[in-house]
Amino acid sequence: MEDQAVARQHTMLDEVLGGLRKPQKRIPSKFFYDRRGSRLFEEITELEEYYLTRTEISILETHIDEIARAIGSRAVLIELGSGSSRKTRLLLDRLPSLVSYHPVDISEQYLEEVARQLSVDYPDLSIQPICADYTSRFEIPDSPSDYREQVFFYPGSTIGNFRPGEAHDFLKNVAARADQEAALLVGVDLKKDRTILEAAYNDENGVTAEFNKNILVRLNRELDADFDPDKFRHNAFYNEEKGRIEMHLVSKHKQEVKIDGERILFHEGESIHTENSYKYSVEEFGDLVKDWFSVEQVWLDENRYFSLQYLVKR
Ligand code: AVI
Repeated sequence: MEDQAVARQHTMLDEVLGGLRKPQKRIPSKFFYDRRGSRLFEEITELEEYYLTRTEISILETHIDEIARAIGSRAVLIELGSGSSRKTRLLLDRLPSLVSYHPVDISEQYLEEVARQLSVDYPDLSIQPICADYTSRFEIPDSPSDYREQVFFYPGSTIGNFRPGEAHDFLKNVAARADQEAALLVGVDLKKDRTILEAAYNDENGVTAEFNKNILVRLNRELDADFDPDKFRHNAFYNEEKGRIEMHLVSKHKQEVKIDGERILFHEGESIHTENSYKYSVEEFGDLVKDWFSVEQVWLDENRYFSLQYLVKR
């Protein structure tokens, strides 16, 4: 294994063991996204119960003219955690004067594949992928001198997977990395009836449960752990006080698991907290961003389930 891969594995082991030694055991949700986890997440986005993706796409489609106007001409578009860049295509179709598009993603192979396909479909656009963890530092290549503004694109309500304090720091970093004049187009899932929220994370076909348990399969493979995923059950619920969906894996029995030689004990009913997905009101989100950005425009769907917001750097 290359040095870098070994170093990454060590950090993952440290982070996972650190989390599992806590009184409320936890595993960082970023570890969901191995190859199978990413595929399962794509499947989630197609589920009837998971309204987020299709609602965000419908907002983009309905308001594309206004969104394109807000972005304006000769922008540099930088997508944070670009994945398949599926939603971006809607923007690219409407932004013929875009100076360049920079998808930022940690998965190098996928990033290259997507960028290759995009350059076939948008032959006149300069596409410069950036392979990086967008939550840490990354460099944006110099743009030609004739660009007007940087626009960051962060769809999917992925910002909801940060705790509010972390989201605040993340926004601070984006603002610090951005030019003096820059904007952020961000997708934010909104507070709503608990039944709708809980159904979105407890689909009937059990895809979200598989996605949740897949994190254990990954630890078995990559960290020499011996979890039996069948001995855990998926639990997702809305914590109204904290304004977030919490996902947990609950131990069905008293059991012991080994990770890299270390024993971790579970009582019956004890859980590992695997993810938070914060839901905001439009006002709460405005409050969260206000140190770094001002909210210029907010687009909603007719049910007011989801929002796409255009923030301008202060
Ligand atoms: C990626 N992120 C916005 C998803 C969410 O809704 O928080 C991840 C997810 N977890 C369970 N289902 C989807």
